[in-house]
Amino acid sequence: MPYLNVTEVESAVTSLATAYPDLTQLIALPNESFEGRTAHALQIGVPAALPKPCVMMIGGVHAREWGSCEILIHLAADLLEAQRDGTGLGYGGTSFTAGQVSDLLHRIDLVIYPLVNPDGRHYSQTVRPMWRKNRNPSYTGGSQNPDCVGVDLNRNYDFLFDFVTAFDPAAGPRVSNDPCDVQVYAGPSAASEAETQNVLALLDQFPQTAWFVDVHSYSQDILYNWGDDENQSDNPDMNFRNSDFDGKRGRPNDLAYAEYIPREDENAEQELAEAFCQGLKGVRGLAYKPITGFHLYPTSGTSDDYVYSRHFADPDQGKVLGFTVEWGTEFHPRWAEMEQIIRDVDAGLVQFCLATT
Ligand code: 0X9
Ligand code: ZN
Repeated sequence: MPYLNVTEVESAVTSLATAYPDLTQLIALPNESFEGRTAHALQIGVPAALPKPCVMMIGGVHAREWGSCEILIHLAADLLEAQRDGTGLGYGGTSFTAGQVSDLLHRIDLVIYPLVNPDGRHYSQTVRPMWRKNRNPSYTGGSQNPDCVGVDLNRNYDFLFDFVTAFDPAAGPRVSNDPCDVQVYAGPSAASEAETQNVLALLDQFPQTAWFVDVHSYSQDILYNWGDDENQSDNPDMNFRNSDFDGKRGRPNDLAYAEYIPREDENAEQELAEAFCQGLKGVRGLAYKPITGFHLYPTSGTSDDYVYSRHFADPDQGKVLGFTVEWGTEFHPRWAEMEQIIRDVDAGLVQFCLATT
């Protein structure tokens, strides 16, 4: 089986809902993409009287990172089949017992949204394989340059969106306010894009979400908060909301700024990231690394930092620990290798879920 096209991703999601009506809910996302595509997410879990904590996982945000959709669809299919049949799960050298699967699906719900950017995936699979952004042409200013279409959805969230003000000019965060930047154009305003709004709608629909994983490629790691600067747990006033630190964020190895994270949150994130890496390593020995987003490169407007920041910006919102998985060493591995990567990452994600106790 080669990579799924956008129609096949959508029908995989709806087919799982039809095949497992007692263990799933199909969720229609409210906004159409620019090209008129609609999408669904899938809630997976054994129904309970009270709302359960949720792990939300999204994928297909960056158009060219094709395998992310398959990783999430296989994860859903594997868990549902194991729960229905009362079997365990085996991924190479990592295995989970039937009891672990059943306990997991009784304790938490998984909310899986495998294709956030369907227009981008379609364009990447039919026209320009290395395309990353969505396909919204609203900000080209009449330019015919094809690079000027689209927004990087993983810079479009409301976290330090005004990066020109927030960051030290010398920090060089990986983000742009130029619509013709083919990689990291953040959009005209936070959450300007229908696809971003769909993720926000899903978060609103599942306020009991406590963990969030955005599946990307590639660099063989799992990133945890924060992505704008180094972490510190000593000075709560030094934080993304405090304008006293505008113009100072984003430089490594300096005392001017580091982003506040409560020590217990950082410990929890490290433990979960390590659980992911351990489950993954058991499959065939690959050593993915847990690092903060900042240690990949400084960013604004990403999903992982946005979901975690919401609780600090508005304490009525539950706390969501944010992660980004970066699978693989290339965007389009041949399918036989992608099948191995799916096993690697799905074992990591199940181990991650088990560690959310
Ligand atoms: O740059 C991104 O959006 C992600 N990497 S990718 O190669 N898939 O484009 C990483 C985002 C990581 N998160 C933070 N730095 N906060
Ligand atoms: Zn990506």
